[in-house]
Amino acid sequence: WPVRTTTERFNETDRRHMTAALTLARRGLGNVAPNPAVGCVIVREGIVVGRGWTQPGGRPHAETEALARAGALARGATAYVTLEPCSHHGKTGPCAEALAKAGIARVVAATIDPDPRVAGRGIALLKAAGIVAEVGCLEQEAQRVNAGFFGRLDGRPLVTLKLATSLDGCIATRTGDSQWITGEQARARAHLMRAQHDAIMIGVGTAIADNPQLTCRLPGLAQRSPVRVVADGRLRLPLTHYLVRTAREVPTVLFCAPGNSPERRNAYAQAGVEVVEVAADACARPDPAGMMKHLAEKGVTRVMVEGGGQLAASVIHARLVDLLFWFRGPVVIGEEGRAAVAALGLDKLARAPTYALDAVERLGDDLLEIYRLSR
Ligand code: AOF
Ligand code: ZN
Repeated sequence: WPVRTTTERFNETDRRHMTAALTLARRGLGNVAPNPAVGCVIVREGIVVGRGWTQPGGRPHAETEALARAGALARGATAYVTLEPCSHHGKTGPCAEALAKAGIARVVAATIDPDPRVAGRGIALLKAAGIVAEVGCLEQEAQRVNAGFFGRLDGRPLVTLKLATSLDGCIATRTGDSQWITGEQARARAHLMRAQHDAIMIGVGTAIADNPQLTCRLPGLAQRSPVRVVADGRLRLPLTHYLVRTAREVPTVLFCAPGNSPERRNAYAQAGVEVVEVAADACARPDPAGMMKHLAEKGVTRVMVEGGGQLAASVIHARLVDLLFWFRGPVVIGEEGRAAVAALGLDKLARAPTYALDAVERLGDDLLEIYRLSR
């Protein structure tokens, strides 16, 4: 990084305003890819005069939104931004230039923008305009908010695995009955997660059995449904299933193994489904890293994987799961139930994928445990 600072330079007031900016930034998650979700708070003499966040599709940027609210009050004010203001010319001019033009006196940025078009140039531009520009306030939190954007620049989106199980880790009884292991609040929380991701992925077994819609069905958030992705090595998903039939309304992508017939692939294409061939294992299961790489190239920054057990095992085994959202309902199913995670082929506990507990939420009678990959 071209700029190095420590959080000690920032006082309680700085951290409070940056916390607010980060809250605004999160509003864009799942709705701004391939851009980062940025928040901006403009403060003049202790009073918030403008707030903004990255708009749907990634433009306008957070700073121009906040500046528009602040108007003339931006003169002499401090702007708190969760990411270094941009310095490149997109559909509009650079945000760093807009901040300077508005007469902003000080800019506090949480972290540098790793986009090679920016990467420190935004801060340099501000300083050249005589603005006090500081970086590093709540940096770790800001990097977590935009982990998907940061990762995509390295060719991999942020991967969140969501599982909903019984107390003993089952996703269904032996007959496949799974409605409902967790309650209404937990299910609503899972729908909210969908809105905060750019793509949602399931395995073909689950797609066939459940015939899901994989849309976000929360009041006011229906238009935030992510791209739907199915790992379907042998192209077994019936053309009559929802995901195929509604592919023109909400995009659907099928990842398949090499060697499927052109006729079969064409039948999906006719329905508006994108079929992508990636490398696969001996059982024709698409390589999870290959799928994630392709999604990153498409501009996807945040992927939510929803099972079933086989796909969960594949992404866990490939060490691709950055965040694990484990919903747990107060019911016991027993050994003959279906495990949330299929075979991992482990003999030694020392080799088991390990996660660090980040947070626990109580949702009615259910629990949500949030884990982070511990590296
Ligand atoms: C900001 N504020 O709110 C966002 C920024 O395609 P463009 O022209 O919109 O540029 C996208 C790049 O802009 C993106 O890669 C990142 O570097 C920056 N995003 N910057 O100052 C914002 N979303
Ligand atoms: Zn910008």
